[in-house]
Amino acid sequence: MRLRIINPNTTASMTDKIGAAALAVARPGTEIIAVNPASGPVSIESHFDEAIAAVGVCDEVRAGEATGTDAYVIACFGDPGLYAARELTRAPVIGIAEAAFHMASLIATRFSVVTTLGRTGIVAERLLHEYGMANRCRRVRAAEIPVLALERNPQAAFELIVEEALRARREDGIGAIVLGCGGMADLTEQIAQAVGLPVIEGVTAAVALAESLVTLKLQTSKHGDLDFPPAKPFSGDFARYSR
Ligand code: 5HY
Repeated sequence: MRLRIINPNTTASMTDKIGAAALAVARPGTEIIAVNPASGPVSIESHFDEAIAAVGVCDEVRAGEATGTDAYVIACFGDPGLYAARELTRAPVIGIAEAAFHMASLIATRFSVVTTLGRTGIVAERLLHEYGMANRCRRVRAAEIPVLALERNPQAAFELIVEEALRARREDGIGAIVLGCGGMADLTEQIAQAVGLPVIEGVTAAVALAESLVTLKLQTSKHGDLDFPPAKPFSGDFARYSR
């Protein structure tokens, strides 16, 4: 099977890291195509960044449909463009936040999330409610690091994430930690060792779920809201979407 892993920001080094993490857990025979849009924000740290990144996600799904893809992963913890992407394909589309929440809920009664910036925490909280997982998450915490600190100063970023995860272990009455950024994909084992709790990371969780859905021949339903978008003319910069 062929999985297209979409890093919705445009930082190629983060896309490479996400691709390597996906490949490390993929089954033999699973082809991993890790991509990022040509246009968009270098990191996603606001609602505006997410809105623009969602268009890039849709463009990468359209590209994947042209080359043949069995499932898609949206490798940003805001799951930007998830429902729009599901409309564009029959293949399963998995957001890393949704995947991580579900995997965490299978191994712990309660978990906490450790994300990058406090201001993006509210996005994770909104998704927890949207996915019906709010009662399983004790707190969405932030290491207060910009997303690209994970690229530019990984050791310092790692230490701040561990500090916050240890606080969660002490204070939140939880059994597991969910990492709240695709750019943390390479830190899972180190953080689990440092914190002494199971740590769930979204990219690897999403790859495992995507492979299971493809094996079960389960596809995105085209009955109802996730049916293909109605054909219509688009104008200006978006004329390429006209059908
Ligand atoms: C992510 N931003 O996973 C989110 C993390 C965040 O560029 N990749 C990003 O802080 O919301």
